[in-house]
Amino acid sequence: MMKPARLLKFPPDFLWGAATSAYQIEGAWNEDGKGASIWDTFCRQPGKIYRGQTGETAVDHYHRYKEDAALMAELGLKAYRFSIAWTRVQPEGSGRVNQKGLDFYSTLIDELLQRGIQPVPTLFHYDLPQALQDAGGWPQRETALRFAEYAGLVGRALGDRVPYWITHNEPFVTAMAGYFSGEHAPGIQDPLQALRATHHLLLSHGLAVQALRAAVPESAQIGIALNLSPVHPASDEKNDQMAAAAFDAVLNRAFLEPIFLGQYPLQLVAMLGPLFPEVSQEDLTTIAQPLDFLGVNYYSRAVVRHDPNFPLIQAAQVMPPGREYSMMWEIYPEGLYELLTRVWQDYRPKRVFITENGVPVPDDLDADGQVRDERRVRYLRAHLVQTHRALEAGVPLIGYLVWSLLDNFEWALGYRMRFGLTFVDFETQQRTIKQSGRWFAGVIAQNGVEDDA
Ligand code: IFM
Repeated sequence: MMKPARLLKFPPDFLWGAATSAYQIEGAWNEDGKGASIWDTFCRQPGKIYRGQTGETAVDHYHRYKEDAALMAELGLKAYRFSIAWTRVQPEGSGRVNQKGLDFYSTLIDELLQRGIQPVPTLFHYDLPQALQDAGGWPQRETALRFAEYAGLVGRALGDRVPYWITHNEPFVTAMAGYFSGEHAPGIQDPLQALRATHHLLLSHGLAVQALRAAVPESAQIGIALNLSPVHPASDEKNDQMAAAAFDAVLNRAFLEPIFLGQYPLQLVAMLGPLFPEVSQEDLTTIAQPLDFLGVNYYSRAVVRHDPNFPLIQAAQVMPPGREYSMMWEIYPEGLYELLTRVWQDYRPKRVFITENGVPVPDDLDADGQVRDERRVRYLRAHLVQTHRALEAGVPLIGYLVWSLLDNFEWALGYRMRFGLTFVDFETQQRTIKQSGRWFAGVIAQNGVEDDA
């Protein structure tokens, strides 16, 4: 006989929601005074993006935000994470403020609040003003100062209605994909610039926390969203174990340690040698501002082997055989529990917010107009079971946001990767809630997930 599924209940005020980012959904790339960002520039360069696609129209959220807020309400979301396009607010990334840009986000926030949805804005999600990149971008210290100015002005304009703020989304990706591998805008391949960018992103986070604290009510909660993964060696060989430790230092500890311990990992400094930027104690103190929560973006683990050809860290990621994969990564739900408990044990963040979790699936509309994304339901369920385990182990989790509310522009991979709880027909912009969206609405309604293990 089949065991009846157990309902795993979550805390009463748990923030169930979904996440998006400006360039991935808004479109309206040059409307109402918006300036150009590095993504506007990068997408126009041949060969950079799948089939030459761009976010110029994306899923037209800029014009359809009301319809999208209604979708969120239909799903029963308690929180919605979006990002603010710096270039809508400051078209040149400094100085002049574009009131229409601020008005867009202000109206969106009102629309959410009217529907009982908590706005969770992120100040930076990859779309640096092109004018700041022309002046050197994140490798330049000046960019961190400009970011603090922008954070303060956004905080003053919107702070009366925003309960949760996120400074940066995934600074690792901004620095490494933008300045090391060059897969993301601005498409630079230079380890030195990538390391300088890393430090200035962290510094800008600390400065932005200070600027926000000065601008917004004390009740506002401020955090950062980091992409983190447990790192496992590909074998028991000593070399592979050392490679995994090196990879962990770059991916996880390079961000967690300055933010929570006020220092860079010694292993990282030693490994990178003269490439590692000069860092003052004052900068480290600025970076380590007390935070109200740590945002965790989790998709998969990293399995790593020794690779002497990989510069500096001599480690490379591998895809272990015999495992289940999505269109992008290994499916490894247990890694979420491992990560959350590790972060809690090692860094003691006040609270932890799962700010992204999701999976790309090759969804399509069936003849009857439904999208049957059972694989996404399975993925989300398995990760929620692990989230619940972490809660039971004492991790102070406050919420869980699915990436993403809508199918959208997946950076260099264009529109091929669908992550949404809602299907978007990219021709007509018609939205259809997928099976996973309906399922997630049920999870929210019962404030719990069925453990069908
Ligand atoms: O789409 C991205 C998002 O912009 C940042 N986190 C990972 C998502 C999926 O790759």
